[in-house]
Amino acid sequence: MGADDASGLDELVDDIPSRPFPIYDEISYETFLKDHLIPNRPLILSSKHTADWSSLHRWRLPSSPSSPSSPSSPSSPLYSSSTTIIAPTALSSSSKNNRATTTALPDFAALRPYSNHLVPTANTSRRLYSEFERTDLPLGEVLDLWEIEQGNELYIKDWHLLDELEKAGKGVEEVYKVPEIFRDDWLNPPYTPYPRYNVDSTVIGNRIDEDITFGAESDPSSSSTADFRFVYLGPRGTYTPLHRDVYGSYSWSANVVGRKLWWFFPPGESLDAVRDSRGETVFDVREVRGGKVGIRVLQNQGEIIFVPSGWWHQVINLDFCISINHNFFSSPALPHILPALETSQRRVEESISDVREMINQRLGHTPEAQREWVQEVQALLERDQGWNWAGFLRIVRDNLIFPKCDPELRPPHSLVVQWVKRVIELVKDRDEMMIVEIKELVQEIERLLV
Ligand SMILES: O=C(O)CCC(=O)C(=O)O
Repeated sequence: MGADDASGLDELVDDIPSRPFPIYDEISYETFLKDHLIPNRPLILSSKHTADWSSLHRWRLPSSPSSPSSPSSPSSPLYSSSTTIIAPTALSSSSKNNRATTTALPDFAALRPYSNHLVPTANTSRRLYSEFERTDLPLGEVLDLWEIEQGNELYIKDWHLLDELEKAGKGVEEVYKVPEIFRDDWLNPPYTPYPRYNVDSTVIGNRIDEDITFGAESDPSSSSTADFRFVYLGPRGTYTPLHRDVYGSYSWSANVVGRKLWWFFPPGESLDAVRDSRGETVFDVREVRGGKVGIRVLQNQGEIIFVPSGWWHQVINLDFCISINHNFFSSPALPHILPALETSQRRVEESISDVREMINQRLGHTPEAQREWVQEVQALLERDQGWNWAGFLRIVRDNLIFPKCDPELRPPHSLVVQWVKRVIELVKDRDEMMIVEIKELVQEIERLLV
């Protein structure tokens, strides 16, 4: 099923039950922690939370559907169902309630300054194993296609725009503002709206107007160079297949332009409804009962969805959508991260079980053989998954030393200590403790906890 099957979307949208997750105009960190992070439950932040984002104003066409500057006819399948477009939306009398929502057209001209960015572009009509075929293309080339109403199967995913802006010495304020409840983010660089300058190692995120070199390396609170802050852009019908987020992380996703339909499957609950005959989860939930499965949620323009750890989900763009999302985690996710890392490691171990035999043949069943095997697995885990036990422990250590936000936007210290201690207890029972770096990281973290 691909973007060309978007015709069934209206029907799917029409009978979505009312939204099952709490929708907040305002929420304190305390409520977020108690009602969502700890019980691992989703939420929706209303469009109030994005109302002052610059991208919201710059990336939406302010004009009406009849505007000559519209990149294409508003009724084009590229953009939306026949009824949508531009606030306030004019609806045909046959439209059902869920179609009656306000969406805007994307302003491609506002994205042209980023035309030379190489953006990962998925072809949603070409499946490749558990993903789509992807190519890195200059953004400008994809915009060119969309402007002439071609490429409606192309979905730009995981565009690191925010990282690119920072590397260019700019601030992310030209795009967005991370909602306060998501600032305790152990995975990404600390949120600062302004350029991150390399003045001295203690100054982060202050606006400084002199010409000073930019550099994340000297940022004491950035524990890795990884960046999990993305922009997604795609026409109506483009989609992300059924998956769980990387590392057992959380994610949040904000619709700057357009609406999305989400399917959610909570962890621990049976995914049987969306398994194929071999017992594997299906690629696209619409293969099953026309997609009338799981918890379906309509995300309106401007809203932000919080996806808890380990929740399976699929997402389809109901209009031309531009969204911004972060994968992230913080201390309440630690109980979920550990099993995710263990599962990844088991997969790596299975894939190189022949290497273990070779090591044992060479060294016998000795401690040296065991150490070599453990090191081999950790190296492959890092190459394959982007992190391993040492990488994970470095993140824990660095976030204990340099928290990413003010104390009122993080769990109480006593709870953090409790979650981290549990991690350390489990790591201490593992064979990876024979790696010197891991043992030292564990000792360092233990010293930080007292
Ligand atoms: O918007 C999409 O296509 C996918 C978003 C997603 O899966 C996420 O934010 O976790």
